Amino acid sequence: MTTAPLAFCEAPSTLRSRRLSATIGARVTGVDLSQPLPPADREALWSLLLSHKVLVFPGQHLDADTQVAFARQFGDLTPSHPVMAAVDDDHPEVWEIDSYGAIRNDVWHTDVTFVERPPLGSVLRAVRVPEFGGDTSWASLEAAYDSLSAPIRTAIDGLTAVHDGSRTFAQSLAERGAAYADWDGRAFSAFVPVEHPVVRVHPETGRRSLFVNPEFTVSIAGLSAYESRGLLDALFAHISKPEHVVRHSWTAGDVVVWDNRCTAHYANLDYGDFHRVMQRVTWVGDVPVGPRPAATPSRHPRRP
Ligand SMILES: O=C(O)CCC(=O)C(=O)O
Ligand SMILES: [Fe+2]
Repeated sequence: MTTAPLAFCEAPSTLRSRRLSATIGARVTGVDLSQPLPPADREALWSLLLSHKVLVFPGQHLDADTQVAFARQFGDLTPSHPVMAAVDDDHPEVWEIDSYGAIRNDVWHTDVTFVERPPLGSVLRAVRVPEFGGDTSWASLEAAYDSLSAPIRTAIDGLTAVHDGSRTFAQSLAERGAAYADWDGRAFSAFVPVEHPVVRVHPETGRRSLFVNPEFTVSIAGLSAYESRGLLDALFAHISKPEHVVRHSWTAGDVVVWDNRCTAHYANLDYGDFHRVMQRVTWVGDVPVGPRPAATPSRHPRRP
């Protein structure tokens, strides 16, 4: 008697998604992020992320271990932050954002653009939510670029901007003392301004984004101080137009994943003294690339 080999059939995927706006965001259900993902679901999720930039997964209830395991299925993780310590020794990749701590995220920003290789994307989990408020908003920097007029798009395509994290994190770095965090394979012991293209070409989709943010972008290279300030302020105001933005009102357990190469975000500080705790991991990213070579010689050459 011969025995037929057992065939392993993958159950049909239950993954569902619903767009949240024309420009950014999708809500994803029918998937349990605490379990290893079947390859088809993993590919589907990445493709949804590239299309919608922000994916909201309601009601997941991960812990730090399963958050790390989920994220690792898509790429290598960075340490928690170049400056801010990890949540604990067992989770060097996890940064906890606790409203009772010192850091606020109520300024539009793209994560960690003050380094050569900002994170590719982030996975954020709501651990504790306030009784009201504490929403997070994300802006599509691709929609922001696309909705600029053609002459402005052409004018900024070849520009380069200087990014500096010291305004936000200098005090935290000083308080950390000599116990510097590792980032990109070396100790992060000082803020060195870096330059990135003002318009970033997405390495996977080829689409252009307006890659400046009010938190870390301090000037545009080669412009006078007045020109730089005026142009940056106009671009910053443009990024957060409501048409470019999706907003999420958190319930504990929710997970949101974003593509940090083409979005910026803002955490609403409107919950008084209530306690709000989030945990985040980020994927290792690459060096941002613009549509054409920089028009101005760099005063902040890239470090090797
Ligand atoms: O607390 C939030 O909603 C967002 C915090 C933030 O900026 C981040 O996780 O990168
Ligand atoms: Fe952030």
